[in-house]
Amino acid sequence: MDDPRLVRLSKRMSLALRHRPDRFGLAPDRAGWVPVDDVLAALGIRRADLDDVVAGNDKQRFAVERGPDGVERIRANQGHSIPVDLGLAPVDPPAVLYHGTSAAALDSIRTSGLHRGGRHHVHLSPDVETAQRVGARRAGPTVVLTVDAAGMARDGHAFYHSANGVWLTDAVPARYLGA
Ligand code: HQG
Repeated sequence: MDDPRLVRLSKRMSLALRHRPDRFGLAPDRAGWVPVDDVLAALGIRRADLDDVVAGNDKQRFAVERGPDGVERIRANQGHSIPVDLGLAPVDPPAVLYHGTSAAALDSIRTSGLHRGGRHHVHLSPDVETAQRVGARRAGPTVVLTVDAAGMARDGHAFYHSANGVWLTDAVPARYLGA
């Protein structure tokens, strides 16, 4: 999705659906869903634009579906800071997962592990390329850390897999981090 207009709209939709629905007068339900029509009205956008963002989004950030009441609804697939229950079931992770981050954060991460910050979970990538892209959002040099997900799972840490392929866990203690 290279069209700058759609990128801007995707960012506004992320803000409205993940972080500050109150700013747009929106009230997501417990699972983060909002009627599509409410989002169109709140953001002052056309349905075709919303559909373009949902379909064209490189990360499949948003899901649209018809709710049990027959009303079409939308939510972000992950990345919320507002409290939502995405209803994800714990699943076995692959043996190794990856985390791309700023080299400047490395000392702190090696000492205290990965924390979820403002989000609900630590976000982990299934491959190095994806982790590099996540890290590249940061200024300056970046690094990709490996996470011994199999070891964590064995030790009782739960993993979740979001609808758009991001691996989520509560925290990654430093001892599970590799180079
Ligand atoms: C860092 C994007 C110092 C962590 C991406 C990261 C992803 C620490 C930052 C999704 C630390 C949090 C999430 C510690 C963690 N000391 N720094 N102990 N523990 N950090 O944005 O993983 O565009 O909340 O390394 O594609 O960068 O939103 O997490 O750099 O999937 O859809 O603290 O965001 O997706 O930053 O990215 P973030 P993230 P969307």
